[in-house]
Amino acid sequence: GENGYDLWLRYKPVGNKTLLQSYRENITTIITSGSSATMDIVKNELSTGLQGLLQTTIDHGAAVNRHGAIIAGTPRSSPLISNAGIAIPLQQAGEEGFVILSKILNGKRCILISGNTEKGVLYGTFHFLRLLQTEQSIQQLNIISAPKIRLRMLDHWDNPDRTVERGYAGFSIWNWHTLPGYIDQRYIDYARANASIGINGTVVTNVNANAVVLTQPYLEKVKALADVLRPYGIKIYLTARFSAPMEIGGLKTADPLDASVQHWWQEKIKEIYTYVPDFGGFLVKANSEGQPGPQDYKRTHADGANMLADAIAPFKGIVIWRAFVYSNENPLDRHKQAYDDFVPLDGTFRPNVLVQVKNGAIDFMPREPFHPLFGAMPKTPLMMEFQVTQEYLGQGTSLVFLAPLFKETLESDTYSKGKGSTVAKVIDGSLEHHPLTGMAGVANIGNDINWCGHPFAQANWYALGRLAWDHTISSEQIADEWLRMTYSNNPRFLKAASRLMLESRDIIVQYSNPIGLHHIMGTSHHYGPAPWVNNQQRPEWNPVYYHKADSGGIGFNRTATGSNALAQYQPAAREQWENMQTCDEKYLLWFHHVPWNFRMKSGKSLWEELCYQYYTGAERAGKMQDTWKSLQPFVDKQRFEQVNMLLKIQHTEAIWWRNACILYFQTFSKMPIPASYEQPG
Ligand code: GCW
Repeated sequence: GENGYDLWLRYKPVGNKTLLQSYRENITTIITSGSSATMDIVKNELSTGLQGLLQTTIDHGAAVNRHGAIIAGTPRSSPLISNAGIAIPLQQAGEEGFVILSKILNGKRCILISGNTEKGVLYGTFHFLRLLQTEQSIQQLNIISAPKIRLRMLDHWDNPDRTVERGYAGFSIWNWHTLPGYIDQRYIDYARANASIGINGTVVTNVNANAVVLTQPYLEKVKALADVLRPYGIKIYLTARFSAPMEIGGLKTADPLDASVQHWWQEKIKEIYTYVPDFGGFLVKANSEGQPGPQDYKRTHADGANMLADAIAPFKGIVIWRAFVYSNENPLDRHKQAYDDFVPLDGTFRPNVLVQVKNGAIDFMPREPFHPLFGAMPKTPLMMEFQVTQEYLGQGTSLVFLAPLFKETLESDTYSKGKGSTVAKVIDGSLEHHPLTGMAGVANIGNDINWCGHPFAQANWYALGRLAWDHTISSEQIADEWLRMTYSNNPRFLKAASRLMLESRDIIVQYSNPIGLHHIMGTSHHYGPAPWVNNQQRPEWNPVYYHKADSGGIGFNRTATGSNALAQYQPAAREQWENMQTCDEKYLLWFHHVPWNFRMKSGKSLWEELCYQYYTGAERAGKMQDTWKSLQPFVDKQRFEQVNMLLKIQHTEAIWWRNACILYFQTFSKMPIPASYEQPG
């Protein structure tokens, strides 16, 4: 049956007969060159992919003697390629990119898949197969593609005991118990899926995990994983708990300026590289949510990051230092702390340090304005941290396609160097000419049979990879590609299913966090609504801290008369939000405390608009079920039923959000729910 394990790499027979015919004419032989683990993967992928798609065995050959040779290799290993006159396109492909070109060689029609490295060839191979999977023409191919971002990563929040923090797809796929002796086929399939979307790095441990992974028995396991990932072009990274020198090294301190601490890290790093010679580096969460860090010793984040960076630099490793910091010593507005802590450090980080910033200043909310750090640290490469796992977005039970959320942040204008200084340009390095660039997604992968729990959650993993490669790809294209490969190329299916995906993020914003509301979810587990909670040990963990509803109105005043978080944005960015009358309504309650009878652009009062949003959102969530039901003829039974059941749960949740929030906020507004809406039942 169809259980989703194959992800978007199903390679089902091409349904369109005319296209199938033309593919078969244009693909008759596979010619690969070079013998390496990566080229073996290329060869196998082409064989299995083409066999599945074209329903015929494609021969492997060495010479071009008929039409339809697919020639894959680097110019170094393949004379056919080095003599094909493609030096200029190859130059544009850079170190990791690829070219796919139609060429006449020996008087025969051929398709060249090439790159300057075998990794590039591998990426090109997956791209070529994707053309067939999505039923594109392969006549006159002239594709040159290079990634816009250098580090394209997944961050696993996987603990050594295999629980996954904010993971909703079972337990961790890393089975530390049976490593290094046992290599689960999943590791290989994981690597393959990532390579197919250009992901080239993975942090296999949680940022909250302890230091055990840095001990020798674990490093042997890490080595085994690294060996699996390497031929797929993926480097392994680990989280480094800042207090590791004390916990596993027996030192009395972890002070980054202490010589014994520095020495401990130097030795530890040397040891790691004996196991994993191409180890990528460390990801660090420090002085955040109770984690240890340099501030425990009155040192700065830069002191901490630079100490590790110096120790790892001889091995060409990098340090990714997270900017997700907030503490209760800063009770006024959590929104401001990362900026306050990090902006003064701009220019003081070593060249092999990236600062990794969440897309928004609070925490992966269904909708957030872009983080004010973007554009505010021109001398430091900032890496994007998106969340692929749906912590605040319905977790494992909701269909929410995240590409529109990612794109919304990437396309936001920071105005840091005038109009057009988008977040995308900050993180792809083009704005400030940083060579080191990165985008990470907190993974939604677990050991569920379909990897991600919700069948549609796979699309978010896919979207992260595609956007890290090229952030200009539209959400529409990503949804379309993914649906074609994962379900069907049928136009009727695609039309409705892509709309379902593209509207889904808007819908969850409407029924959970409309008009800029945020952080009003159930505390600790973050599932479902709980705007009333006010009993957490730390003020900034309480939903009431964020919505601030009272008899006068609702929302967080972040203007100059409030926390003034707005001052952290450039004037031109600030302008779109500063004035309550003109503020983009998506963010109205994010930045303003607004009276209940405030006139919205729709003509409704704020209270009516709030009701309207919650009711419309819940209603639209209900309609998602109808849409899916209409697609039954195009979907296999198992996946149809799964999504069907999940959409039903999602609708129930939407109603739960609506009723809980409206009835709670009504205790402040004291206004009636407009009669045109059904009463909460
Ligand atoms: O999103 C929040 C989560 C925590 C997480 C933290 C972080 C890994 O609720 O579970 O911890 O942020 O990003 O560090």
